[in-house]
Amino acid sequence: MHHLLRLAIVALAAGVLATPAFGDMAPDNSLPTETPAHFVPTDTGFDYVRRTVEIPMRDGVKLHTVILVPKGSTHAGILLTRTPYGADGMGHRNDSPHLDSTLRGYDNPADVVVQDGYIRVIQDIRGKHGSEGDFVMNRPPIGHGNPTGIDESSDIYDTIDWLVKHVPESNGKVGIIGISYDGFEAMVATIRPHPALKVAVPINPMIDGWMGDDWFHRGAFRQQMIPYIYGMVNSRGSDIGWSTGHRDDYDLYLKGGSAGDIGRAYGMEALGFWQKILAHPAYDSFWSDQALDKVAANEPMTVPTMLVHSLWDQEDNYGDMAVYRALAPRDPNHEKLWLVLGPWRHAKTWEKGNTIGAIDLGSNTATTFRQTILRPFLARYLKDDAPRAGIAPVNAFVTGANTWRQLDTWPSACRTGCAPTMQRWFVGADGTLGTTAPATGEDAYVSDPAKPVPYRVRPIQSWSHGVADREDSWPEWLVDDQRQFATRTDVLTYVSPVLIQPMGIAGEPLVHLLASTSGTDSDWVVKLIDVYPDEVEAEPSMGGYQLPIAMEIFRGRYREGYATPKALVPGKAQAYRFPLPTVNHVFLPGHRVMVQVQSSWFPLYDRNPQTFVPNIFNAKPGDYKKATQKVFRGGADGTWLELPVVK
Ligand code: PG9
Repeated sequence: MHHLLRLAIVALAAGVLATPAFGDMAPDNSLPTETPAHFVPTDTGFDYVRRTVEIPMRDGVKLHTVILVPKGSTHAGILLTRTPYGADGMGHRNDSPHLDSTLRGYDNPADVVVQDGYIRVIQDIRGKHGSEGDFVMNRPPIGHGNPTGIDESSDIYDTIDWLVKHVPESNGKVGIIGISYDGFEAMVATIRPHPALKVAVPINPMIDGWMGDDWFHRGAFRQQMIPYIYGMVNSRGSDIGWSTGHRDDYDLYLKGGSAGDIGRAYGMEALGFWQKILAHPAYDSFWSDQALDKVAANEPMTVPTMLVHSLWDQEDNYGDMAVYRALAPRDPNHEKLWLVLGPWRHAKTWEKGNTIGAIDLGSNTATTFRQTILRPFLARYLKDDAPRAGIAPVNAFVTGANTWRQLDTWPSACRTGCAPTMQRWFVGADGTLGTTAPATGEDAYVSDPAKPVPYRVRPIQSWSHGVADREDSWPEWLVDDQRQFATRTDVLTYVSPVLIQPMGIAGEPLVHLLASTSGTDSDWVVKLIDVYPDEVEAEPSMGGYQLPIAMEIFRGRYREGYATPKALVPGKAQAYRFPLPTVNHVFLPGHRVMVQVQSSWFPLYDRNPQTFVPNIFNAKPGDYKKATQKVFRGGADGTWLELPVVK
């Protein structure tokens, strides 16, 4: 073959090779990519359109926002949630073209959104995940420890202003809904609200982090929140997990020393919010100034608001009831404030709600809430021409009786005129409990910080919203059977005779504890418990179950004031008065009323060294000392629980 022809053939072959089709060799001898430069998915079969926008705030910071619009929407209401937990994750499931399936999961009332054709908007709050700006935990409202012109309220105002101008399918009406931190956002939205904000539904909202929500309860630090703070604050995407090599948090925190020691061991000192926790162990203005019940009490009530409380809320069982107490007296005609009490743990409202732990609730309580309370309530304010909802001011589930009550006010047991009467239940000799004032006497136990009372049966796992994926049954620990602890020598147990008649309680039980310690500081944990009959024919496994109805801890150093910690006088009997969380319960015939008293609740709460130190976060190993605790019975000033009894 002629030489030139051969060269031509080789050149042609090389040329052909130089423009490879899929699968052929590329010029640099690699295989060509199979991924296009830009792939645009079709929305074949989709019943909604997903948009993501970066909404500019008044200071220029852009907030990442997911907008899910049902196809064919016109004049649709907008239902907004703002979250630190990742909007993309809450509003985007790759496995379904249907909005209902896409929304099922964290913090979405999927059925209600789809049934009533709402435009679902989910936004990353400032400083988290896809949003720009700086993250500040529960950013305080302007003027309440926040001297800047920016807070969550202003971000919500700017977001709503943008939405009603840039979402053509909207009818200009916006509602905000959310659970916990997202519930905090829903509540803070009602402060200096945008005129297009027509309704707010804070569910299990974080309202006062020190008094009784996520960070402290009456001064005792919830040290199992350390991983949550670690995960939330260490990075914009919360993508650095908490790893300690301990399956049992009881071991981790006992070996770790004080909560401050644990923080130092795991690098928490680099986190700004942790520094604030360490600097503010008492209820100083840092906490009280930003408590949303106090802030809202001084703001006009302009946005119809439905507070949703969970009676077994293991995370935020204080704040929504504090808001209700602050605002209800200003709404005598029930035009701005509604309250729901459900038999739920924290963040249960989007599920069926027919059980909690071992407890059968008799019906799909959460579905009932969404369909008969939440849905008509939202529709009244978000849908054009929707009828007046006729929702009772208070919808309260009665645990024990497993029934809903519609009320005008709270606490009460009927529409009008069934307010509770406070009845004293006295602790007595030999572990008795009753309404007759007992003879004087005392019971003693040794509280040993080296062997604190576990708040659950061990191993006790940590949790932190997915950052630590070992979350087990944490959500339902408030209904754990308490008989595990009743016979410990460092737990005092008092129990009533078997009830012949049902006894209803509605409101906040009040603890009146007369106690002494041989130390100079002490924690007091008081539990109100419903003891099931020894045999429950219909549910054999419930025989003798000790169901917690309300439990709380009180750090003794705050006995004279939450802002002013003071050492206790060793051996001196002193009275402690504090409320237990809200109850709405019936003790059925055959059941008994029980009270347990102890001085640690570990590792959920940090140990009290039982030696007064200026700041327990800095307690040294030598500060932790055994103490002999005494509870005094009888007399004019003994120990009792005041129960809010209703007929
Ligand atoms: N209870 C969680 C939380 C809220 C606010 C601050 C810290 C924690 C939550 O479920 O979001």
